[in-house]
Amino acid sequence: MDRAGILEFFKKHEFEPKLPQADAFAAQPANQATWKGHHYEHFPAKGPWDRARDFAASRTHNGRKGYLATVTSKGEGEFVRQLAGESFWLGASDSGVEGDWRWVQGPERDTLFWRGIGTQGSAQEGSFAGWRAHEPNNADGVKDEDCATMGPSGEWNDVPCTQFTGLVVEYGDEPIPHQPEEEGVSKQEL
Ligand SMILES: [Ca+2]
Ligand SMILES: [Ca+2]
Repeated sequence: MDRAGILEFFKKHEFEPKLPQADAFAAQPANQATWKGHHYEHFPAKGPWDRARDFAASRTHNGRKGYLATVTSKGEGEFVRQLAGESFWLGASDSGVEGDWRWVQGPERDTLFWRGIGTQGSAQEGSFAGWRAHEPNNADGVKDEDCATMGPSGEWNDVPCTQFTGLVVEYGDEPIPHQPEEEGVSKQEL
């Protein structure tokens, strides 16, 4: 099956629960481009946020490790909006503490960029956030929305992490580690 065929397959079956999700992103990126020294790839194949996160971390480009896109300026947001042309996962979550939005991977890992719900919330010092008005709203408490998307208009929304969405992988100042940490060793040290 060629790339178009694979994408068509996943598009047709995107809500099929038995979809082999780990493979869904394995297709080649539909679009890729470089902006201010960072490289970006858009994958339209859709899956839940944690799968997208793990897929991004498994990617490399020119000796750099991938991560779910971290949009830290208006310019970067406009660039990735145009690259994707549809909704995609951002590398942001508030699953640790409700309302505390952090970047989860890449050079901005663990950075708290936003605190609070909707109009009560605010960007943290020096940080950029592109939420749609009244977002993030955690679905007004109706359900948990702990993962962030950017929509086709460029505005962000918090949605359930189980939602099926495409992704943009970013490669910035994140070199590939020379010796990946061995899980067994670090566990013993604890
Ligand atoms: Ca970024
Ligand atoms: Ca929301």
